[in-house]
Amino acid sequence: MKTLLITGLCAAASLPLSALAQAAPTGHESHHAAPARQGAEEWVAAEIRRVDLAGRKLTLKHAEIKHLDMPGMTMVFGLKDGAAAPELLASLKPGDKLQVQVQMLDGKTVVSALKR
Ligand SMILES: [Cu+2]
Repeated sequence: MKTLLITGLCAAASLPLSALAQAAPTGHESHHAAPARQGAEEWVAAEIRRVDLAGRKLTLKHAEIKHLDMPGMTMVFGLKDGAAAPELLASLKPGDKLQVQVQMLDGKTVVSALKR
């Protein structure tokens, strides 16, 4: 008795790639183990303690960062390229209140976007 299964070979030909490309413009999240979590989109309240633009670092007192399981604290963040417009970055000073998006990037905690 023979059964021939020749149908259905072209069903998986089209994958929706546009949505993925939009979510990760720089493609840096490939090392992340939890692709289902969209934590990088979370805006977190933060207050500037120290600005080091030459060193691409910000010291922030931040609220809880849920997607990193991190309680509120004061700590140093790397500053990712393109996190904000140069004019905005140049205007930052201690005491400013911000909203930031935070990511783990190559083992470091970086601010990937910020706004007032
Ligand atoms: Cu922290």
